[in-house]
Amino acid sequence: MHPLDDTIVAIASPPGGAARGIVRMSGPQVRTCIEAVFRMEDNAEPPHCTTPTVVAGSIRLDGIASELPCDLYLWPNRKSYTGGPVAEIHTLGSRPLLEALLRTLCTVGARLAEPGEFTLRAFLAGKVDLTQAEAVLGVINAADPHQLDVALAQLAGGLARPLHELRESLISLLAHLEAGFDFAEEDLPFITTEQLDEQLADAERAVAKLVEQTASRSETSAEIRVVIVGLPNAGKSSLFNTLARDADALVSEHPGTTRDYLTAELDFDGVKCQLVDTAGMVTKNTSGSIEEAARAASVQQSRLADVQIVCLDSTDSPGDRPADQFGVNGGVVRIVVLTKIDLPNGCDVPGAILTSGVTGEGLDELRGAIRRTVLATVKSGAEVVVGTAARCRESLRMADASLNRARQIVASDGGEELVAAEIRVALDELGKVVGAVYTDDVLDRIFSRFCIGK
Ligand SMILES: Nc1nc2c(ncn2[C@@H]2O[C@H](COP(=O)(O)OP(=O)(O)OP(=O)(O)O)[C@@H](O)[C@H]2O)c(=O)[nH]1
Ligand SMILES: [Mg+2]
Repeated sequence: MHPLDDTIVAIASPPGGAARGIVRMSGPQVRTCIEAVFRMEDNAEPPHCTTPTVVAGSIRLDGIASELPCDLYLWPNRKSYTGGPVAEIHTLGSRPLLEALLRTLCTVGARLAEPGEFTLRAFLAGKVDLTQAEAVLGVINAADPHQLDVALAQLAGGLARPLHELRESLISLLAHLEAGFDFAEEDLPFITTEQLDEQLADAERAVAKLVEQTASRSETSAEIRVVIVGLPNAGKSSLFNTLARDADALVSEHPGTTRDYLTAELDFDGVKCQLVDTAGMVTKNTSGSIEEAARAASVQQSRLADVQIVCLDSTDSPGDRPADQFGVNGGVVRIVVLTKIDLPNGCDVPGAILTSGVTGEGLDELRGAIRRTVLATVKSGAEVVVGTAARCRESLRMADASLNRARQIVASDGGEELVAAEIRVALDELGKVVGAVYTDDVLDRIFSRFCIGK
């Protein structure tokens, strides 16, 4: 665990040349450090302010002859990001200059910050809870506008607020139960069985809602899987290679070329997804053969798909293009593509995107359709950032199980002490989610994923 009583400093602006660069510091020595490098325009000392202040001035750095103009932002007390004194020096965005400033500040009492240490301090000072700290990470790493919306909503308390309310109501319920234990011989219940059951049921519903909010598609990634399916030789691998640009799936005129599945990461202007090429789905009975294994793998991939690109060969006769046979997946969204339209072909398929790998026709339309579909699919996914979702799932499940057991105990008149014990377990688990209950290794795991300066 990092100490809290020293002063940390880091470059807070991203690497690379920019008009403005920011060095941020936090800790008790902020003022001393600032006084060592900063002068106001009239050569006066930095102001002794009691509220957040911004002043113009200049900095003098070791080994650099001229003074550099800068703005100093000062948060002198608890009303800051970290909950302690914070200063930011906004100056020219030159990396060597910012590094010189960092070195100078380290010689006058600051030390280099670890990744995420500013946000860790904010958490330890009670400024943000763990879900909000992770939302900061979500905002930094957001890959598209929807992920940004989700992270900002979480940062604003979208998860913290309902969790806080739920914990408050369980704490007050526990207090009522415990008050009843102290006055057990008076035979006057502080809370009736009906009220107890009702409040536990309310809590259960609140946990179910939180579980729904954190339901994300996978433990490690909320990435959308776009799977290309179709009959052998339909042009799937050709499409895969074109969409993934530098992919090199085997393409040949022999049906059954692709035997396993291949994946590639796609990024359409910040909208990311995973593209999967599968083996052609043979319809005849191929039991025990390699075709059967390939077919099984394709069926499995198409079931895992969030979006299917159903690839139909425009030179096949209409009866050979069964668009509905490629795996059953209730929630899947389909984009139907008719390939090889540069060749003389039969009839059209209503709603299909017409493409040719030879002339390039229809490929931009297809990219646009994938992008829109992925964006729409992401929207129905998790409502919290992926890191939080993965971390919270187990705790919410345990809290739910405890509340459920508590209700069963109430129903079977099993004793209020046991109900109270289950509520305590639920409270502990919910406490882990917000960080009211935490261990150092949990904090290390969360904050080490941050960048330095945040
Ligand atoms: N003229 C033309 N030929 C194409 C087009 N797309 C694919 N082909 C040809 O069709 C044949 C099959 O293409 P693939 O991309 O290997 O088809 P596939 O669906 O991956 O085939 P399997 O992996 O065997 O299921 C190859 O000879 C390609 O060159 C196209 O748009 N126009
Ligand atoms: Mg193929």
